[in-house]
Amino acid sequence: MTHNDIDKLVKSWIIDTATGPVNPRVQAVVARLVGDLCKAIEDLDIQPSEFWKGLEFLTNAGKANELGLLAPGLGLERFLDIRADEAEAKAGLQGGTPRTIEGPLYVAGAPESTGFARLDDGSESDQAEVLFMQGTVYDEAGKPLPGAKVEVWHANLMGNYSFFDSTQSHFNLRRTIITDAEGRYQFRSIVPKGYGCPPGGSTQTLLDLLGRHGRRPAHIHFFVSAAGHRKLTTQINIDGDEYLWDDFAFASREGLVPAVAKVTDAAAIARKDLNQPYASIDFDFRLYGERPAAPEAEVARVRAAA
Ligand code: MBD
Ligand code: FE
Repeated sequence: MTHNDIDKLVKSWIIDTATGPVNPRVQAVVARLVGDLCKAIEDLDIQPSEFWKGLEFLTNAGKANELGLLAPGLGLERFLDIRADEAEAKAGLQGGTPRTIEGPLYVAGAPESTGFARLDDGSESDQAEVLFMQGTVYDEAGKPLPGAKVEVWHANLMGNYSFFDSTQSHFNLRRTIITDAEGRYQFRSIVPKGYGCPPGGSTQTLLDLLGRHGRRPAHIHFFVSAAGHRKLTTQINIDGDEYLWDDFAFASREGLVPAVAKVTDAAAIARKDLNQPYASIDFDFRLYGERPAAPEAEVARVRAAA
């Protein structure tokens, strides 16, 4: 069947059958996607058993709550970022901290404090390297933003996230820090390890068939927001990770790999009440002001809340 014939058929199924009020956006998207799928079935000669296998795969991925993991693994979440970057460039925005994907593991409702927070519950202190990370949230003009909200979340030494990993304490490695009068934030935590897709899960099963790994380099997630400014969704990577530029979710970006300083000076260690060297990362965020010309930066999406 030709693509033209398919378009006519899909129109007869999706468009011409409407007898009630139509949501034109939904209609246009559904007709397009069904048409594109039919064309793929035709062109690739997808067999009925293969078609049902695909639906079964999506059903299982959905039941296991892995569709939010599949999207970054297939590059789709990165694609949304590329388009958001293009839209911002078109609206004349440049020089802000680069965005990168949110991923599926944010949880709303983390404890909030001003200026400083400790993220880790101490349960991995035996094996972990202590991390201090600090910086300033600036506006586009380079003016510090007091009262900005820095939401931060990351994995533990197993590469797992609290809430999704029920063995961790509530909100372990998740906090909301409000910047101080100088626009500064600081937190104490542990240097995280990279994430790996659940072995045997839907996403990893598909990645295996594609000959791909499901690893992410060690990283720390952020939402940074301030009144009158565009919300920033981003991550920083821990430099030196073997997967730094081989992320299964394609989220590593120039500008998001700050230097990790090893602090070994005895006096500095004592000032932090520690008895071992620690890692320190300086990282500033620069937010864009609100722009009517650019698409909304806040992404509506169902998120976990605890
Ligand atoms: C993660 O920790 C993550 O950030 C993404 C994007 C996907 C899977 C796990
Ligand atoms: Fe993550």
